Amino acid sequence: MKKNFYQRLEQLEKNHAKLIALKNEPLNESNGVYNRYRLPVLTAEHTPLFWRYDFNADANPFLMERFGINAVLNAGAIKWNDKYLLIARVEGADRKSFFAIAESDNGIDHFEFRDYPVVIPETDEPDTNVYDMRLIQHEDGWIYGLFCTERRDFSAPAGDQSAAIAQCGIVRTKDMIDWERLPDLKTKSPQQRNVVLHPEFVNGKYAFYTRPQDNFIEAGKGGGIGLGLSDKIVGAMVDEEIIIEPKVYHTINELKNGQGPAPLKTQYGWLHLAHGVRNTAAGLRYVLYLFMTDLNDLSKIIYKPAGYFIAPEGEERVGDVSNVVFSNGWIADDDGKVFIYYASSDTRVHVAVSSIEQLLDYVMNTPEDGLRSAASVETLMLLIDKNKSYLKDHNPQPVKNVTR
Ligand code: M1P
Repeated sequence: MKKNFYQRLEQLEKNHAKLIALKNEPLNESNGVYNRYRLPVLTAEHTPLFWRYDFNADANPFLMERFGINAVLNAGAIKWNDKYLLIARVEGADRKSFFAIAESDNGIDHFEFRDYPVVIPETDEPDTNVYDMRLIQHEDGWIYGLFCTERRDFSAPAGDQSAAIAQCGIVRTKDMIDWERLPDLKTKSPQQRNVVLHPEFVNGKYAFYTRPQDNFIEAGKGGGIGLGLSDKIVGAMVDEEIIIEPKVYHTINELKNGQGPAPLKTQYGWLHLAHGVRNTAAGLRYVLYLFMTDLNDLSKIIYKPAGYFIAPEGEERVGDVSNVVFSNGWIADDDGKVFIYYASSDTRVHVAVSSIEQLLDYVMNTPEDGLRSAASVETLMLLIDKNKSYLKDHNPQPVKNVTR
């Protein structure tokens, strides 16, 4: 029995080491905006074996998993001491999520989890579940982690064991090791998810992107990406939330949306990555999209390309919650490269690599959504006409005539 135990353990260790050592490569096909990479950067199998197995052959003679990991998803991201750090949502087989940091030297492969998960202190009201942390390097000198804290809704009837209340939990750190828990954000909305701190002060105040919602699942009449200010961060309170990016009928975000990671500052405006959700006969479909806000007025959207930026493709479409891509982490390097970390179908984390130059080009030059089929056709006609006349002047090949 013991021989078998050690043989299996050796095999498990070999497989795990092989997985971490895999080299990731960009896919050949790019849409010009970003490059997807072939392999997910984090999966449940990337978690250390000593999280999952009891290595003591006497205590665990069958070499069973004693702590199952179901998925690794929605990861916050930061460049820290020259390493690419992901603070992933790790979901146990027991459905509870927790945070764990994985590090890589290049941002695209060899991500390795630290030995221990992140210990998040609780408030007087313990969290039932925590997830989706956004990391924000704020100009006040702290690194903040804003996450969703979920607790049972005690006002729900006993027969309803899925009713929950979601709010924004806040922690901060200076070393990415020890975390101080601050009181949860208070707003006037019944529930909050996808709350993100803006990295700079706005008129001396802390600015929060919010996603007010009426109940646990539905954004309801609140909905949209909100913006609100708080005088302080310890005991943060947003009195007024204005919706800067509402949900809109017959678009990729007609049902709900939410800010992704903190926006990136560029010379033309703040670049935002967000997710949009729509309903289909097959259930909800989550995609990612970009928009840009004014440098001096965060409530003003100055560019918003039509449609999605990243939608689930291939194996990304299948998982625990299929047809979902979700992002709460990206890293902009000093050389302009941008690493976009996104999870697919609430199961695994991928990377797509772009650059500030490409993202600006995409955001500033992709036509907006005209909100009607006829407007889409008009946009398409304009592009076709422009291409025809360009080709006529620049291409020696005759351009085929097109009749309308
Ligand atoms: O299952 C898809 C996503 O659903 C939620 O996002 P939202 O609040 O916008 O609906 C979150 O639970 C998120 O973690 C999850 O990936």
